[in-house]
Amino acid sequence: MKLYDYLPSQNAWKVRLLLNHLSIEYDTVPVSIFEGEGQQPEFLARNPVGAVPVLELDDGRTLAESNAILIYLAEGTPYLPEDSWERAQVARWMFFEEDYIQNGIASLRHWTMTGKIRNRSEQIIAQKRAIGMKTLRILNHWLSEHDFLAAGRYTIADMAVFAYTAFADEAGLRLEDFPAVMRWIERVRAQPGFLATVHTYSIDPHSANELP
Ligand SMILES: N[C@@H](CCC(=O)N[C@@H](CS)C(=O)NCC(=O)O)C(=O)O
Repeated sequence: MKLYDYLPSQNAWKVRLLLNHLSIEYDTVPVSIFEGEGQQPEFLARNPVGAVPVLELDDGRTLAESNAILIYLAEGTPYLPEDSWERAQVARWMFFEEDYIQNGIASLRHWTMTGKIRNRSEQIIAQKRAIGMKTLRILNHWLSEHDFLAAGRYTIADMAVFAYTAFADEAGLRLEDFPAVMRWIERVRAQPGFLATVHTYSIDPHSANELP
């Protein structure tokens, strides 16, 4: 299979993480999103949103949305429970990730690390910080009573939520104020097959561009 990827994307890293856990071989197709490659017709045919990650199967079918890709790849593995209640709990945290984390910590980190925050209004920055803090408070409360997010074990819910939460400091949010989250981060990092390599936006000379 092929993964359409942009290395500093933590949404794409989630997929790389699971592929690593599962020891699945794949080819990487880099997409230079800040140069507009995501908006080219060939890529839009694979994902009309123009965003990575996109998984392409050997038969040519393509799947967009990081959390959908995790669900597809995790089917039949220990990372996605069979029990319907436990699966729903996994889904619950993955929807939470999509709604709160991608809109809060992830946006704020992107703007902070690429300097775009200078072009954002105080109002929108305050709004993103508030979403980020609310997210960390919710996670800290849950993780002070649970070792993992769902099903009592490490699942794709933890992978999805970890991807940006573990880097909240880079969004200007102090992780040390959330000790249960910090302990969970260490538990996730200790999982066999954890992918420690992440890439900062600074490896891409075009990352200061606004997305097209
Ligand atoms: N909800 C999507 C978000 C994907 C996303 O925003 N990807 C970013 C990189 S992290 C991207 O490719 N952006 C390019 C664009 O939106 O034009 C997912 O979970 O996969």
